[in-house]
Amino acid sequence: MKLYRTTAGVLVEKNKNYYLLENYVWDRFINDDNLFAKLKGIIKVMEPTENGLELMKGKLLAPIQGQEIWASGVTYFNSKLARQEESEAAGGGDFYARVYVADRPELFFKATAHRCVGAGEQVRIRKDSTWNVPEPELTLLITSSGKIVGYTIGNDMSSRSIEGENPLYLPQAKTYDGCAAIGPGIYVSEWDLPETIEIQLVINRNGDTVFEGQTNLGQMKRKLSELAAWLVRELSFPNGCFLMTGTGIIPPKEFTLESGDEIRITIEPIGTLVNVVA
Ligand code: DO4
Ligand code: MG
Repeated sequence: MKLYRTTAGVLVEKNKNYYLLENYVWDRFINDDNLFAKLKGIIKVMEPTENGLELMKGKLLAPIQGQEIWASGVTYFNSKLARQEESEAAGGGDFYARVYVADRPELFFKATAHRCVGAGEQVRIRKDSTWNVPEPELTLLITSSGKIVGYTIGNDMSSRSIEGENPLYLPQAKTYDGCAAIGPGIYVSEWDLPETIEIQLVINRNGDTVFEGQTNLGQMKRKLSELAAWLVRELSFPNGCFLMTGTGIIPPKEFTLESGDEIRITIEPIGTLVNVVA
């Protein structure tokens, strides 16, 4: 089942049928350890809505309101290599190698709804950054009790020039206006996601594909439940939270994003998140 936040209410998609739930508060609705069972129960007694596709096209919002977005780093071998390379001159390479094998993962604060956009909206690159990339990441919806109840697609927009200059600049490389995208909706399942799940990234510029890459969850060093458990150790989230789980797709060194680039991230069965760089 998939869950979308729209200006008309919460939209549930099941087997290509859409169900519109009005008068629910998003924050309370999604922060529920029994989200799957609740959705199943609600739509069982409802008739599908006729205009589901219209609502999806015209009234879709980012699936976030009062949640914080956190992010994981160096969870894929490719990411470790790329950070070591970009920070070599600054002497930061060793930190990335160590965090890759350490018990404690790298977790950092990414954004609130204010700095995040949804599907079809524009992400930003910093004006003071010369090397910018999207990071396509499976993103977890975690409840206040620390349970993973859903999955969405995240883009952890990043400045490689700023992080590469000094790893202590990480908050500036990662958090700024328009630095994150999540959506289009939340995939809610009874089962854990299998390791075969693929993450694909396509970047288009003036109608041409300038980068294409893919990975799968099996390439991730850590378990999703492990990342969630570390995040909630000493942090409370009254409305639940989102956790980006790290990137395994790194464009080559010569690549940097430009204004107008279209970023397409696909993770089936969640969907495709499309954003253009402002
Ligand atoms: O260490 C910096 C951030 C790494 C990151 O965002 C990732 O691996 O996805
Ligand atoms: Mg990342």
